[in-house]
Amino acid sequence: MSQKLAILSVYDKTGLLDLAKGLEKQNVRILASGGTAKLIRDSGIKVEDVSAITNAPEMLGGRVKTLHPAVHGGILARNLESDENDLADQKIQKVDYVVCNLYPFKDTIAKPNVTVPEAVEEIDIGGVTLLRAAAKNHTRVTILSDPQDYGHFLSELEKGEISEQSRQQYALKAFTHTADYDTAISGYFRNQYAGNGVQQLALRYGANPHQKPASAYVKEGKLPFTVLSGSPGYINLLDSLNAYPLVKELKQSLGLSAAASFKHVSPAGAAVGITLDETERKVYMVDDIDGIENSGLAQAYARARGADRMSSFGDVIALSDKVDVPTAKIISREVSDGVIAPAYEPEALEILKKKKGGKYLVLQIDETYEPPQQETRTVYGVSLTQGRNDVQITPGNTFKSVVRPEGGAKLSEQTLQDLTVATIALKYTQSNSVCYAYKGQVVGLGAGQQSRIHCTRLAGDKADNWWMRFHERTLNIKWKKGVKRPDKSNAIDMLCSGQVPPKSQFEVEDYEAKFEEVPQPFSPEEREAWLSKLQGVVVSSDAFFPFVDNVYRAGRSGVKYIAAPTGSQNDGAVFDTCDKLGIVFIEQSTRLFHH
Ligand code: 93A
Repeated sequence: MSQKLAILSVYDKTGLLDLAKGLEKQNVRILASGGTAKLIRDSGIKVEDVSAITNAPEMLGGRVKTLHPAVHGGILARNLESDENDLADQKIQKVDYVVCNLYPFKDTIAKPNVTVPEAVEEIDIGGVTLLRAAAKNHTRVTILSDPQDYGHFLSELEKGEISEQSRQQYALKAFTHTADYDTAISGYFRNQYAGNGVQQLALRYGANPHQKPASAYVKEGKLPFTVLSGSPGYINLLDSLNAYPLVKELKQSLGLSAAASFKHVSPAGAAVGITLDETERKVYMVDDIDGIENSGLAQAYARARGADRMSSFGDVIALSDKVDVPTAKIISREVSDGVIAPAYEPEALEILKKKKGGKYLVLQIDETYEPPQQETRTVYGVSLTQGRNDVQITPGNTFKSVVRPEGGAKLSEQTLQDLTVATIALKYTQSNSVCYAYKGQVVGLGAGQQSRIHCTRLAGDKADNWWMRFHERTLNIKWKKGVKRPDKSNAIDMLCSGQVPPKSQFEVEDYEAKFEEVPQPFSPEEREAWLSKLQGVVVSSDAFFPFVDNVYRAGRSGVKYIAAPTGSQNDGAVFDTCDKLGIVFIEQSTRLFHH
């Protein structure tokens, strides 16, 4: 049997001498690149320079060491007659074992003030080629890229052959080593050359101020948004990039302008631009906005922001259309963190740019952008990848299957619209989630609860509070002069959610200081009477209802239509409960968990 041949070229020389000794013991011919050969030779082990087969010296200050057909022909050749003939013609010997690890690119760029030329010199070319070539031909060649594997390799070598399983595992390691290396290189140059805000964007910090460094980037092409004003934070981007597709899909499905108000990566409100009546304008605090009646977008945002004003405090807003002056005016006087939209009228942009002393975040999204089909994130160092949730929710297709009442029910256009709003909102809400909608807008949304009934209750309570804001007593509150909008919203929420009268004297004083005339708290009877006037609300759920309690709770808030996936052992009981309460149950067959 002809003598086996190994090529050794390692930056990290850990375990090298033991490996070389082991190879020598098994009568393997050892070739090595400059530094690797020197170390082996100095310790008295027999080694030849790579130039023994290339007949070419290392050159360009080490940039070309192993890049040669005598090396790569020897590695890549298969046990085929044609390959054997090619090697014989060129007098090239087959290589059996390759041992290689790469220049420390990552460590170099981690050093402070490293220059581009310094980083460039650490880009390994020949080593990557050795790794790839040997890994590609792993059916015949063994590639060792991790010193940890030397011991196991030698123990197999002593017995004769390197097993197929080991060659496969070593090849996988080598491919991973080069992929990781290339990711580090492209990441470094993205930072250097892509320009801040083009392909990547440096962020002040991550979810919390101590989570640094932080950035947003795309691997190919440009970021789909540009920053027109302010500087986005990590959570601003999480909100924006969840909120915008929500409004884009609402617009596509319903053909109406759409808006969403996001906080902590779930909507506080979302709506389409249905005309506001006088009472709604008052409840949503937009009765003094000029031109609102002619702007579908402004009315959509008034509804989205108006659903749950407490939760929308400091929101990130997404808008489906070019932002006009009435919409910008509504935004300008609310406490908000930022807005994302496909375009801005110049005057609207000027209004927004002045907000927060010029620090208000204004993002322009490319509305033609299509995200890749596959999405990946890492959690605790583990990468998770999945196909994008690209299911389309449309009034025509999603709500066809009426399960109860038996024999079906005709759903009005408004009902279908509301079901669409609620269901698209859930698609972008942290699960579990349940959404109540009415007149083209979210009126109560329960997000991120571990128990579904807690979502249904939370969303139902929010819907009730929203409706209590339409009560004459709330509408006619006499405010003290100078009370700010957020303070009004907080006081209204106290009144409408039955938190008054407060318990402690301090809280009473605080609460009452807002009013010229303190409104009477709602008695349970008054509340009950007013809530019973709310009819025709729809509910959508991101997964099936495991128990009938959800149906009972929904029924208490004027719900007439429920759309949810089925598949629970309790489906039958859920349907029967709907029948008893006169609720229409529509099977919405796609589960919509979102995290
Ligand atoms: O500059 S290189 O990309 N050119 C080459 O042809 C080459 N061949 C192996 N660097 C090259 N290597 C790398 O040299 C190996 O990946 C290894 O990290 C290092 C070992 O060099 P030395 O044996 O001189 O210490």
